[in-house]
Amino acid sequence: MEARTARLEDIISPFDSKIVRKLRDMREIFYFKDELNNLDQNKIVYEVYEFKNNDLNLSLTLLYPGKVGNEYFMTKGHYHEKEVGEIYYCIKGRGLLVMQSRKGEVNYLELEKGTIAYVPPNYAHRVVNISDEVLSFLAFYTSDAGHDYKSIEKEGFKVIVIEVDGKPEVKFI
Ligand code: PAN
Ligand code: ZN
Repeated sequence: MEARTARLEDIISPFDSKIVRKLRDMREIFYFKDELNNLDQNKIVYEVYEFKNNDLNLSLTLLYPGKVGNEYFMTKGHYHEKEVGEIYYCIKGRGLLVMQSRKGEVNYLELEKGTIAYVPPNYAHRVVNISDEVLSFLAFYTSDAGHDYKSIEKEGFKVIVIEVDGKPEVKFI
């Protein structure tokens, strides 16, 4: 087993994998489809850098500011395949961490610089950027957690986070 370090400056260095999600990758995710079609599909919504180790992974997400219609940019959201939770740590920006249990219970927490948040097992989780700067956060999770995007895509999150009169609102749909 290898013991090693990485540093967090603008991004994790070194990182083992990088994911870039553009608007074109999130067509099923955003609520306002017509508005989505009118935007540049190559616009980057977020980037994820992972530092992967034997049993524990760390990721850095840079979630850019933006909106589709009046819905804020957000991550896709997923359940873990295994019954494991996760810790989030917000480095900068302002966001909402939206969680939804398999029974459909919705919960959300505010993220700002320094917030540490726990995501329990069996809760789908997604982060929404409610500011006009980059929201960056770390996630700590077991390497075998697995990401199940399909289930929550099928069920759908019961809420959207939209801007109303310049302020974020969580609306049941
Ligand atoms: C995070 C997320 C990351 C991107 O590392 O994977 O913020 O969000 P999506 O995976 O929903 O696209 C995490 O929760 N890992 O388990
Ligand atoms: Zn996760």
